[in-house]
Amino acid sequence: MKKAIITGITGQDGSYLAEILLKKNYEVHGIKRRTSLINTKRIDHIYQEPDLTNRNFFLHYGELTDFGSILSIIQNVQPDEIYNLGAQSHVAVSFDEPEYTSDVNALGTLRILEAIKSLKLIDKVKFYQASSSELFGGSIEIPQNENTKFYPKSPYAISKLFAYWMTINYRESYGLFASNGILFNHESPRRGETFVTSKIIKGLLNFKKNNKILYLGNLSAKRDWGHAREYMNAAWNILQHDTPEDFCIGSEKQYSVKQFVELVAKKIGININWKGNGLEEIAIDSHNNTVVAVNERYLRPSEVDNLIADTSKAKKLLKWDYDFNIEDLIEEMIDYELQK
Ligand code: NAP
Ligand code: F7E
Repeated sequence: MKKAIITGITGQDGSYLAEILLKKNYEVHGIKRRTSLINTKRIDHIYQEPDLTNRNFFLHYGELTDFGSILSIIQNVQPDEIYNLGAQSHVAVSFDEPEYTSDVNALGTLRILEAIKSLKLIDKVKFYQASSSELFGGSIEIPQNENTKFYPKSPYAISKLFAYWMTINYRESYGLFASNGILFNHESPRRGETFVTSKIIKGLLNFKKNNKILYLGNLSAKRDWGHAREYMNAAWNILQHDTPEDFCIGSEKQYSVKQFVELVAKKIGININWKGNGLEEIAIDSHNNTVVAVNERYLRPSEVDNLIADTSKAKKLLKWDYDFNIEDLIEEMIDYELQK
């Protein structure tokens, strides 16, 4: 039975990846940081009591900022695969907390790599790094692939750039099987509520119920949005490939934030029309009520305007095939909210 460690097990991606690995008969070890309230909602359905016989799912307290905890978990588990999904993953927050973001995302990755090396597990462990399309940031090349020049535009993206290169450096310097999955935005019913897709869905449902205005930032940013569950299958595939390599994973389709609002509004039966420009832009319904307005506090000091994946390499080498459409993703997210 293969053993895997997942950092960020309590996050959106960690929870999907854990399900996938358990189905593949792995022994799964998740690293979870201490929180004052229990935050295991996304993994409660796969949790196993400590006294269960034949357990194959374990949680360990650990912190990406704490080398000792990372080292001792890796030493005790002796994993075959490590998926580094843990991160301060919010781009806007990274402008408020650049040092902490760098400590977790950049040095956190280095701590895992260094632990693998110090424990002499280079020949045993395969390492997956959760890299991001944010690396492309201000790139003028459209669509973006593995050869596109990076232009990170936030402390988050810069921290992920360090982690990206450190992963490659341990591969080239020490022969570690270490790969980057450069994933474009991926969403699901488990997406954190402050990311724009989840915020729009919750916000428009709230408008429908309570007539409350949804405040957003930049409406014209374009993203390539896919489904997190599908992308975690790709993460597993990346580590099963014959050689350690870096892959772009996305849907190859692009929508603006404004278009996403329109798709969600249509699905939940709000008829909207846009009026005004810039900070004055609003969406109104057929009774002239304001549904969406722009609030400056959600604008970022520096924005990423245009991301869309070219996944030719993954299609060829990993047989990556993504055929989930955005309407189905939105429907799944709305259904989940309504069931709650
Ligand atoms: P997420 O929902 O924000 O989950 C992040 C996870 O990291 C959570 O489990 C969080 O724990 C954990 N974490 C945060 N700080 C930590 C620390 N100091 N020590 C240990 N664990 C820590 O993010 P996600 O959407 O699942 O994304 C997974 C990974 O993929 C992240 O590295 C993200 O940067 C990257 N990524 C995401 C996307 C996307 O569109 N989702 C695209 C490209 C790359 P708590 O639950 O305690 O907060
Ligand atoms: O923003 C705009 C915002 O926060 C998407 C992370 O998973 O994907 C994610 O980063 C766009 C941006 O995701 C609001 O300015 C407008 O242009 O949902 P988001 P992100 O910044 O693209 C990448 C690939 C990652 O790696 C990250 O970990 O939407 N936007 N109005 C807004 N965004 C938010 N959050 N809130 C708004 O009110």
